[in-house]
Amino acid sequence: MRIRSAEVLVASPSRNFVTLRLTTEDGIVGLGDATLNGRELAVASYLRDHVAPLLIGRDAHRIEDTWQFLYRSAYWRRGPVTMSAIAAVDMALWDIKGKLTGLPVYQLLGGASRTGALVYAHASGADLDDLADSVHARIEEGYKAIRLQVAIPGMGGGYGISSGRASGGRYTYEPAKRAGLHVEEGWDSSRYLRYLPTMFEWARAEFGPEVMLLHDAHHRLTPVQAARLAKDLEPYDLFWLEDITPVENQESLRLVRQHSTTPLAIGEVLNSVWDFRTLVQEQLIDYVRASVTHSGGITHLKRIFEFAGQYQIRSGSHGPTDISPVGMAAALHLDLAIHNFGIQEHMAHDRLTDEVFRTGFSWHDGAMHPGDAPGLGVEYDDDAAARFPYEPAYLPTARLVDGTVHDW
Ligand code: CS2
Ligand code: MG
Repeated sequence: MRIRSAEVLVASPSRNFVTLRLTTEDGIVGLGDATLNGRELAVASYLRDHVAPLLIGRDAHRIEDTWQFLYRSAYWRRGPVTMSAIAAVDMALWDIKGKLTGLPVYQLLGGASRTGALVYAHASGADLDDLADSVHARIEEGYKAIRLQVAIPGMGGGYGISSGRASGGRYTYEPAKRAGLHVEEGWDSSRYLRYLPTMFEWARAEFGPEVMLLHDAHHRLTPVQAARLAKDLEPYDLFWLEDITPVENQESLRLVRQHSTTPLAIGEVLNSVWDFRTLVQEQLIDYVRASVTHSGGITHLKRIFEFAGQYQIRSGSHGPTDISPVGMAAALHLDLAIHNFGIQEHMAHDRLTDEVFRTGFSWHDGAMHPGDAPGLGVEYDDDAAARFPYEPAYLPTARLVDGTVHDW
């Protein structure tokens, strides 16, 4: 079953997506997500200029061999651009294999280990009242786990909060901004450290003990600040605290572990099993945040999760809107199949995105299922995509009060 064509599709239905479409000689189509937020065209070029010519004529059945070929023959290893490009090819090949065998991808991965993947949603607010509205909306939608972000009083800017109502009619948080290429936001760690425990104390009083609560610190704290926050949040029983320090310095998590039992999640900016060695072998985290789109696809993310599973660390796949519905489907198939599943992030895509990508996702009791269509179960509408050409968009920059660039 030879690959006949490899097309790179770039569209911007509310936000940019890069999609790889492989077609076999028999006309079987496979889709893969290659979206790298703010650097989309780098992956599009990597695929179009360097990978597509190598794929034509290859046997679409050989998923592992193709993965190893793309990874090792490039000589240059790892990194988000390379690993997102390989991820797209990998997802598309699993999609094709599912269609060829008539099975949903999770069946090919060993079958379902659970009835659905527990997902968490985002709630955010400019203040606590606003946040309460957002949390109630998520609870009404059926979510059992919710990530809370709130604007920090006196800090200026809106780190982690939604800036308006998207085309789907709901408030969504979308960090990448189209207008003005570099949006800057203020950041003050002291105010944040003082306010966040207050916010969680309020949240537990307001929403009770059952709802699973999460929070993302986006790499902004020093090790000692991180340890203090994790300790201060202990009484509020978080499901996890995410990206509490910059991930480049993995040893800094040792200090946090010495002071707190708040569960930690890290890894959305990492992209290979080798990047997780210290975090996993020293059991410095509780959840792996890698995404199927940026970590070499289903084949490689499965490897990362299985490595973590040897150390009682569970999965927590990254799933913001910059993971396309194709990437989300791939993540859900893997979530169903692996043993050490923890939770799946689900930041719902808006109506325009849904016009381009058609999915068969279903919901039950706070959990999602990718559906039982053969392959990944996502279709791409070229006519709808043609209405949404690429638009440059960048993530914001955070600056400290004195103007110093900080981690975003
Ligand atoms: C965030 C992301 O979902 C998350 O946990 O950290 O929204 C992140 O900001 C974006 O994926 C960046 O592209
Ligand atoms: Mg995050």
